[in-house]
Amino acid sequence: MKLLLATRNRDKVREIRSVLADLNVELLCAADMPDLPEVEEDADTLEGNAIKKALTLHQLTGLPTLADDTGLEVEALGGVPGVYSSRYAGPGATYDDNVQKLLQAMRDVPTSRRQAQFRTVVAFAHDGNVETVEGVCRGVITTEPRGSNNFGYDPIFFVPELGKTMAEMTLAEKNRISHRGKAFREIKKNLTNYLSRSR
Ligand code: ITT
Repeated sequence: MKLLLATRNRDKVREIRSVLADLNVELLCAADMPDLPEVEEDADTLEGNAIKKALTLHQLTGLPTLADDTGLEVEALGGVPGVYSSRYAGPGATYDDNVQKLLQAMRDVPTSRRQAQFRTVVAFAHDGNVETVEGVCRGVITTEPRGSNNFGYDPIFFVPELGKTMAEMTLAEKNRISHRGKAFREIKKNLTNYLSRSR
């Protein structure tokens, strides 16, 4: 059985592969398939983008397809950067550009008001239909980056439960508590059902 991951972000792929490792399927990923078109993320919600990425590549390839759309929602900024997390500092922004822009936007926000959450929506498209689940991880935006593991906004996302930023966690630690880990463990139930019907 083959499953397609509709993402070009290899950092996300590493985490997803680890959660789905025991599924006994061949996981293909859009990052390794240069002939597939880039799907424009022009919806104004994470749900909309996840569904669009999964359905578009499912329709093009005929493969059961999973997509992940993730945003960092900062309370003091009214949920920003949210659905615009990858291009917060402008088109082509690097992870570090986005981190610096967020720290700057938060420079006058006191510790008591620095709550944020990562939210991942996973869409699973198969047989012309699509199913979605979501995972949330709550934390606090730090005043400076800490740690060099993982990716994106992880160096400034502190998780009180573990007393570390996500960039100070191993991949396994992050997956245990993260938005993506939770969402993919949830969608695994749908995948298991689908696989048992299709084998
Ligand atoms: P695809 O659409 O190809 O999957 P993307 O990088 O555009 O890749 P998203 O829109 O889901 O993926 O993610 C938006 C940005 O949010 C991403 O580029 C990172 O900067 C950040 N991000 C996503 N997941 C994260 C995580 O687990 N930890 C830290 N930052 C994350």
